[in-house]
Amino acid sequence: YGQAAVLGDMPLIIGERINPTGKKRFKQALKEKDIDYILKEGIRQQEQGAHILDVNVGLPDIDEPAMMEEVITELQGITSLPLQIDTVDAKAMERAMRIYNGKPMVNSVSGKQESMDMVFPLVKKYGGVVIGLALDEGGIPETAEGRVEIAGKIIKEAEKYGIERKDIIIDVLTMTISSEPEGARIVLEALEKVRRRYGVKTVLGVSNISFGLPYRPAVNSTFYALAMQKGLTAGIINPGSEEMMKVYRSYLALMNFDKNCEAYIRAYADQ
Ligand code: THG
Repeated sequence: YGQAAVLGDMPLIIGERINPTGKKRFKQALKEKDIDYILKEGIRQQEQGAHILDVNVGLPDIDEPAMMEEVITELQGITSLPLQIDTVDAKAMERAMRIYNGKPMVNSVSGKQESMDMVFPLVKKYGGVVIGLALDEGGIPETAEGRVEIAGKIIKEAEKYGIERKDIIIDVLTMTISSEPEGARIVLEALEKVRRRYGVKTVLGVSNISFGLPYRPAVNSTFYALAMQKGLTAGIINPGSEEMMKVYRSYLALMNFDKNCEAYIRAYADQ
């Protein structure tokens, strides 16, 4: 997909698997400093079709700045995929950005003043790209409009530091539908509005939509299709999920991002 990916309008895949949340085996690997296990997870996602890897190594009782630095360094030694530094720890964020080879992508800043005061100077100093979460001191707004306004506040504050819009990716926050019945509708409406009003890139943690439900890939992949149609720039997904990749490949073919359906045919010719 090289050409469309460079032009920037084809939705991209951010691999979610380097993340200990809810994964016993991954937590164990972090505690034992089993870097090989983490690197394999990175390679596997690259082979499965990820364009970017999210890297989250946050666990209580581990030295997160040291672990983040080591994992980023080692990953950059074996893959040329861009890495997304996923942490709320200021020290881990700065160390990862300092040693990152290339333009670091930071996940994330929020609309809380304290967060913006911490993250924006780092993004300026290291010349990075930053994900802005649509939440602030008042929490996550229940309305789409509320989230869009926080996105605007983040963009405006970034401008004070000379951080350009092209280097900001807005996340209007996927909430699980099992606890937020209007969650999917609201996030899709907010996504569309952010694209229209500010013209910035967007990202969503797609798999969040289905926490607590059976057969999660069914809901995840349907939501993924809807989000791409609303202008999602990049989805944080599990590229090892056949359901997700089916939807992704079909979407690219349908929207003519995949010329002559070549990639689609390569993947499914013998189905
Ligand atoms: N926004 C931003 N960053 C984020 C999130 C977000 N980072 C963390 C998280 N949310 C996104 N990452 C995950 C990782 C795993 C899962 C959900 C979100 C998850 N995975 C299932 C599992 O491992 O069992 C598998 C899902 C599947 O197979 O489809 O639940 O919102 N900026």
